[in-house]
Amino acid sequence: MRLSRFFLPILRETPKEAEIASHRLMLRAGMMRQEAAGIYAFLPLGLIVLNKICDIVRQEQNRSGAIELLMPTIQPADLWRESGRYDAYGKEMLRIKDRHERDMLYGPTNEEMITEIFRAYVRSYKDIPLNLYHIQWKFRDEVRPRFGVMRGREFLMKDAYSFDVDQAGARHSYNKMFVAYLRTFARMGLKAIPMVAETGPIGGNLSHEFIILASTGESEVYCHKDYLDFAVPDANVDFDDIAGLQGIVDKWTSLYAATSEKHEASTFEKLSADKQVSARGIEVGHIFYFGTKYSEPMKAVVAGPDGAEKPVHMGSYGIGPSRLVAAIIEASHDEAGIIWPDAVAPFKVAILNLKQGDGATDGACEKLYEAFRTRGIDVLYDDLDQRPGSKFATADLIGVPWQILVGPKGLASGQIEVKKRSDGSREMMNPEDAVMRLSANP
Ligand code: 5CA
Repeated sequence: MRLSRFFLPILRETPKEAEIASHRLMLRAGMMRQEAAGIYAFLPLGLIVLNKICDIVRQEQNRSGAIELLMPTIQPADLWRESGRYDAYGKEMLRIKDRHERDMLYGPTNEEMITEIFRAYVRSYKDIPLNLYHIQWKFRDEVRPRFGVMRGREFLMKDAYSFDVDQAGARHSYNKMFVAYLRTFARMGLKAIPMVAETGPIGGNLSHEFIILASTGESEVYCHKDYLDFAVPDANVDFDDIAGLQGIVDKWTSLYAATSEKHEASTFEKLSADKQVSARGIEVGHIFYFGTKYSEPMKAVVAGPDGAEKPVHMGSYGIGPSRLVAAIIEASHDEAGIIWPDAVAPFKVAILNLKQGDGATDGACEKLYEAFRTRGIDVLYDDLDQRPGSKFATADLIGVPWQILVGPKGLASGQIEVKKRSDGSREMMNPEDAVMRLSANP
């Protein structure tokens, strides 16, 4: 992408309303714009990152055997009357009437709708287990939307729903999502710790929140320090291996980790002092097993081998991709701006033309730009007619992992400078070597 043809509305001033780094940086880097309280437009740079996050989420959901579909944002109220949640959900639900005066709502979550889809088609134990997910916008009329997309009113959610014949089956489905989540967050460069959690309006009694530690997090959390060094299961983990998966989950739940609602001070204080982590955290995912809470009132039943019909056992599993954009920034930034982990970086490389209009410099930049493009590397070429200082500031702010500084001085000896955003280290090399080095995997 040529910066001169991109839409990147950078703000030089720090927006007053932004209280935390990610909110500030997302506004300054031209990633998003507030349209109403807790409602944001994703601008092009923000959307590239959001899509990369969704790609990772999708790959790991698919790897675990979950199947993607897409449900609508608008739902009929009658579905929620069946489960009893229409009244119970309260003011967080945005209620709408259509032109025929029918009660509709903007979905805050999809347990009812997926249960309706399931019961319409699935009748036999032979057709399950099944895990269906979608990535769709949700609306919750939060009392205190704040911190930008961290706690929005409209936000993107990946929500998956599992269906099993019994509790043991449902446990395996839960474990699949548990392991998929460990991998998903690790691939984004995050250390997410599963913590015993409250279930709230979703229901059930088995639940974990996946929390990343950050001083600006909204939750108060307590956990054993060793979790921070636990190794995440690798890509060839066998999701059909019931005992193997249970082993992974057992390991990841063997030490103390709880959100404040589930915190037991007396147990936590028994840990040696140097192992006690009491911190703030950001909830990036939340998984639930709630048995027959929805299948029973909504009559989602399957016939067993003996022909007897029984309500299915369900779980639901959420990840917040729009919140993750902010969470990743909270975990990875400095004074100058964002530092994207490679896996979600909007561009891998930024070429900074330090003397736009100088024939040799322009030529060298164009050549580099072409070389990266033909190798399929996401590259941003800063071809604006601006001073180097301003280009350095933009590149640092938007957090591209590698910057290539191209100017007449270096080029005189055939060299360009490669700067690594994460540690600021710089190295002079010739352009061919830079292309080779930065095109290599990873
Ligand atoms: N139906 C269940 C699981 S699919 C559910 O709704 N769970 S949840 O309420 O915990 O939300 C799932 C995830 O969505 C959360 O872990 C969080 O990452 C994200 N999320 C929830 N509320 C917001 C919000 N107001 N703004 C941004 N992300 C949110």
